[in-house]
Amino acid sequence: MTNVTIDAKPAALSCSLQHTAAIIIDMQRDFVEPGGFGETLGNDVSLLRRAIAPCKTLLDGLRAKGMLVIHTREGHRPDLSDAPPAKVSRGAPSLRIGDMGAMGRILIRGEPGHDIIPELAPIAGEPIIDKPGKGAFYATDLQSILINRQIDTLLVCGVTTEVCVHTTVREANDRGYRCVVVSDCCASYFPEFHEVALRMVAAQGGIFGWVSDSARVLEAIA
Ligand code: C5J
Repeated sequence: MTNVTIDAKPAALSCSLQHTAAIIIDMQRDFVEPGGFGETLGNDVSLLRRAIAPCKTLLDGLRAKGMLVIHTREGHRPDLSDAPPAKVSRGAPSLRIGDMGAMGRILIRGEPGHDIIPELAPIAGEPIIDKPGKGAFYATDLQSILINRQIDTLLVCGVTTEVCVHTTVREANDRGYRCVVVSDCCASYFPEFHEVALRMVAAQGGIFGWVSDSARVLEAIA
């Protein structure tokens, strides 16, 4: 058992590398690249790119240590049978979920836009969780995978900080997992939401978890 201590807010966190996994939330072309779901909602998708390089560096470090890395993708079945009408009809996007866009049908499994961006492509053996919701536990087998791999601590990265990252952290926290949000490996279309979302996690003694950054995590596991 290799125990390490991660410098984090609101306090340092000790964890075992064997029981810690990274979860990379929704680093998909649909969110990060032009012509996808994120852009149909009126967002400047370039704002998410700042998380890519830190995520890649962190992944390289975790993989070198043999740590578990899990990826998630938000999306729906081609027949939309798992897409709540309240989600599909919400707002006034330029294209709705299921419509044909520049990277195939918006937020639909199997379409090019649903893929994880090439820079952060999963490698052999890394589980990919396809999720219909914002949280990675809802309607997925994530918890079974974590139980079977005896994971108790999650290093949470991805986009967007205040939506799918936050929802997943809240879900994980309620299930007893210790979550470290890796701040520079997350991003939002709204930088101010990113900052506040991180503060919300670590406030009140760490009400949902801990906040650290990729340099501190890599230093801890080195
Ligand atoms: C959103 C996500 N923002 N991955 N999804 O709809 O955060």
